[in-house]
Amino acid sequence: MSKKKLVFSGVQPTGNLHLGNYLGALKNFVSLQKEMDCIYCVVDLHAITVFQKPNDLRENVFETLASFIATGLNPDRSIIFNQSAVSGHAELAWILNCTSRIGWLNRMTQFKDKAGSDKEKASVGLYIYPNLMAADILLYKATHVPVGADQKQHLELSRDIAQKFNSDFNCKDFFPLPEPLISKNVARVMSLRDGKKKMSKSEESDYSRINLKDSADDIDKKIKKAKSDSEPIPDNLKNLEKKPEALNLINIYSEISKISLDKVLNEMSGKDYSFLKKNLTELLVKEITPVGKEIKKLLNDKSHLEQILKKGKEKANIIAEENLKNIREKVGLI
Ligand code: AQP
Repeated sequence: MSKKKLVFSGVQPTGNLHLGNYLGALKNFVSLQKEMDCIYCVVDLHAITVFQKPNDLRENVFETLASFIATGLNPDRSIIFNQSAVSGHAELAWILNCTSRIGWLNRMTQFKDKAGSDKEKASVGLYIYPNLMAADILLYKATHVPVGADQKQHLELSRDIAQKFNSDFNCKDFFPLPEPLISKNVARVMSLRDGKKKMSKSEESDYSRINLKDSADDIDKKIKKAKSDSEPIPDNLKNLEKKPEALNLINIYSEISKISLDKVLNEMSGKDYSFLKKNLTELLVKEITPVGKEIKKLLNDKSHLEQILKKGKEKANIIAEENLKNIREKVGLI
């Protein structure tokens, strides 16, 4: 087995990227590209597991790509492309559909959340989404996958699928078992309106999230309106944990300021949340608005973005085809 470390991760082009994607995934993507070979993918085939208007989907692929680049991903260092451009993802997903077990998929909590109460009406794609995610990772024999905590279960499934494939086809270590890389404090950035739900692109209220393209004014309004607590900031984590919305704001503050949670509580205990919100707004405006400006600038030059996707697709396809050749052989496909 090749011992070389290789990172793979993807983001769905389902709308504006938000602070959860930024802190939970993108920032990690950027720091990893300094240490390892990385492949970052705009996962459009995942997006269509829930109906997308074709024009919106096309726009969102560019939007997601622009967010990658604006955050600091470098297409000369990392392979950056859109998933549907490399057909090996779909081919391997089919093979892995035959390795994965129905009982394993039945345990996936994201399907239960996304399908809602009427599961019969959910697409088959949404149900087998984790098998496609396994294919995305294993197609490149990636060893490390930076994700938010919401994807941990899917990643564990990818490991189970890899292990079963290696055992079924008697090829120990053929697929490496991919390791999740999950940021600690911000593994799950929560909605600004409900501290028990994760911040999400598809949440109806725009006040539930900070978008990367929000203006300073938007950020100010959203943080002012964010749910917190009527009591002053406590001096210990145990008390803070009882108030999920307040904990979320302090977690975000701690992550962006790079001051530990304990130290933030030490400095702010006894103060009102309006004090925290003012400081948090300043930090967010400084961190997020330059990214938003860069996204808008990049979106004005679509041909440049198309070039990045084309170059990325060519590089990804070389690795994918080489690995697929061996996979087909293992399975017995001629
Ligand atoms: N709230 C979050 N906190 C931390 N990490 C998050 N991620 C998403 N939301 C949070 C991480 O961002 C990466 C890309 O996610 P995605 O867009 O592909 O899919 P998602 O997790 O389904 O994100 P959304 O915003 O909730 O999209 P919709 O609403 O379209 O389903 C992943 O690594 C994810 O963990």
